Amino acid sequence: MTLDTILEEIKKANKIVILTHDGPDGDAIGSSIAFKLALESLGKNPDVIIPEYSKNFIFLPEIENIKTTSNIEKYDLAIALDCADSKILKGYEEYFENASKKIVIDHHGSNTMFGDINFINPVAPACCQILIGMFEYFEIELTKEIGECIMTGIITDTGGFSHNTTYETFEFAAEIMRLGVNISEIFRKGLHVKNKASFELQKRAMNRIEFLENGKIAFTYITEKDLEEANAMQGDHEGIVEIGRNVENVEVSIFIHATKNNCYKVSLRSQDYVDVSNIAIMLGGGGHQKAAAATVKGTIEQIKEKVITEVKKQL
Ligand SMILES: [Mn+2]
Repeated sequence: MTLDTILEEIKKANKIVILTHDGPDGDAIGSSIAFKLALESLGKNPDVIIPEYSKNFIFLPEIENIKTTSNIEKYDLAIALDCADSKILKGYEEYFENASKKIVIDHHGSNTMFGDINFINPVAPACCQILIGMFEYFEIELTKEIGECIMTGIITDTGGFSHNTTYETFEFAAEIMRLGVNISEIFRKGLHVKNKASFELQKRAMNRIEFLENGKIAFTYITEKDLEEANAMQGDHEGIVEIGRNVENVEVSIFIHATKNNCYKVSLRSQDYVDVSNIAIMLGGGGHQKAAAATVKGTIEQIKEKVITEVKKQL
């Protein structure tokens, strides 16, 4: 069984690195730290390498031990969490590619199976939810700290239990609550509290939101200049795409934001019947039925037209 093989590889490895996607969200950071803590209980000392992340998650345990780089060139084992594709390991894919063994653990249906061992559960609403079952199988004790990380991933990826949630999600939440984890506090810090940069970006995006196709499409964007002026970090745009979706009658919310290297990231959310993962795949990205994204080159105007044309076909 895949899980047995994963445990075997972990036990064999001395130098382990844990990696996640560019612009890491609560699930990416939460699952990475949870995995680090779990491996520590097995006597391992893995590195978590995340170059840049939003200050919104500084409340997580052990976040200060995340590295931004490493002088180890070749790890025995690299584990990519919450990554559908090796392309989104941007800037640190060499740690993954150079490792002797590569494991991918993810919950995106569009996963390209880029590891030697791939453990993908597209039904799980968060990578963190996959980890709970995995740790139980490995007989790793779920501590309060691990529980905090996992709950952060689940709460952020489900938008506070509002989408993709399964009955198991609530069972796990109950289990984690019994460990003494304060779920209300994670809800507040992980989902509601915004840093100033985040708030500024949200304000700008809301000011320029447009409703098209009889209000079925919501569109907004953030430029590079906005990011600079707001002093934003990676991930500070989190949640903006949800604003459009939460407006009455909107079926698809489109949010474009500038990233490094003159690219734009297109985030898509749907309310009901549109499968936005198809649109994202067409743009070279991927994701889930109701939440997907792609990185695209061009100007905001060009990308806007391209995306809206695709969305219209599905309305
Ligand atoms: Mn995720």
